Amino acid sequence: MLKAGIVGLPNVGKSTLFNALTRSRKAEAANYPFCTIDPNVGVVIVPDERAYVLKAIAKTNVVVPAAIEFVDIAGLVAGASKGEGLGNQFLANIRETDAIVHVVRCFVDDDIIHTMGAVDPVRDIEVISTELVLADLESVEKRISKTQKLAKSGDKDAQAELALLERLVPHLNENKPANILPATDDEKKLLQFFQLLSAKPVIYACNVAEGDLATAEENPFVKKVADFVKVHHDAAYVPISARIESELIDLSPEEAKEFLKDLGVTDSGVSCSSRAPMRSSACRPTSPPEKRKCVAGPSRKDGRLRRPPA
Ligand SMILES: Nc1nc2c(ncn2[C@@H]2O[C@H](COP(=O)(O)OP(=O)(O)OP(=O)(O)O)[C@@H](O)[C@H]2O)c(=O)[nH]1
Ligand SMILES: [Mg+2]
Repeated sequence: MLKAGIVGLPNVGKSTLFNALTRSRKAEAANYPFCTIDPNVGVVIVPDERAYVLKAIAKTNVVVPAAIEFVDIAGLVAGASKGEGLGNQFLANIRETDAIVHVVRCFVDDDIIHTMGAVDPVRDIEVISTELVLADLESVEKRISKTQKLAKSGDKDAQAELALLERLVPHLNENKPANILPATDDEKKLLQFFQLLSAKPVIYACNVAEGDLATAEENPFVKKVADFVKVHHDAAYVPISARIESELIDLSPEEAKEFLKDLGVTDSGVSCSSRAPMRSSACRPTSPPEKRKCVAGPSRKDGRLRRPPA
C-alpha cells in the first residue's frame, strides 16, 4: 500500500488535515507547536469515480478502490537535520514513506502561533526542503565512502552507484531536491534504493482560511506556492482548508457536498489530496466478466508507485 507522510513546520494544520483525511479524531490538533510527537497512522480509501466508469465498461461488479496509508509526522524546524526542535528521529518517519504531503500555512490568524512569525509559505517550503536536502547530503556522503572501495575493485554496480552519488553531491549542495536531478530510468530506480528524503514525490497542501477556499487559486499565498513549485520543484500543489475539511467528518457525503456547495466549492480538497498520489485506475480485461475486477492504484510510470496485485 502506498504510504504518504504529512510533513511541515509545527502548528500549520498537519494533524487537522490527517483527521480530515482519515475522517477521525485520532490525532490531537491543538494550538501549540510540537503537539504531535509520535506519528499518527491511518488508512484512507481513495475516492475515484473513474473506477466506476471502468466497472460499467468491463461489465463487472467488483471494484477494488485504492488505499493510502497516511502518517501524520511531528513538525520539523530549521536545523532538524542537526537535531534542532524534536530532532532528526522524525526524518526516519519520512524516510519510510513513498510520497510526501507537505502542508504549508496559507491562512492568516493571529490567534494561531506561527513558529516563524509572519505567513510566508515559500520561506516555509524552503526551510523544510533544506532540512531534507541536508539530511540527504549526509546519507549520500556516507554512502560514497562505503561504495568507493567496491567501485575501485571493479564492481560495475558499485561504479554506477558511485557515479550517481557523485552527481548528487553538487546538486544537493545547490539546495536542490534529489527528485529534480536529471536521471535515466535506471538511475531513478537507484535513487529510490538510496531512500533519499528529497527524492520522494511531493504534493504541497496549501492550507487556506475557511473564507478563501472557493477562490483559493486567487489567494496570494497559494499563487506564490504555485509559481515557486513550477520553477524550483517538480511538484503538484492543492489548496485545502484543513479546518473546514475536519468539520466535514461528522457529515454524510451528501451533507458534506451541500455544505461545500454553500461555500462555493465543488470538490473537497481532501479528495484531491488523497487522489493526487494515485494517477490511474486499471481494469483487467483478460478474464470473463464475472471474474473481472476494477482495481484502482498508483501510476506505473513512476517506478516506485505500482498498481496493487489482482
Ligand atoms: N484558522 C485556522 N486555524 C487552523 C487551520 N488549520 C489548523 N488550524 C489550527 O491550527 C492549530 C494547529 O493545528 P494542528 O493540526 O495541531 O497543527 P500541526 O501541524 O499538526 O502541529 P504540530 O503537531 O504541533 O506540528 C490548531 O489550533 C488548529 O485548529 C485553518 O485552516 N484555519
Ligand atoms: Mg500535529
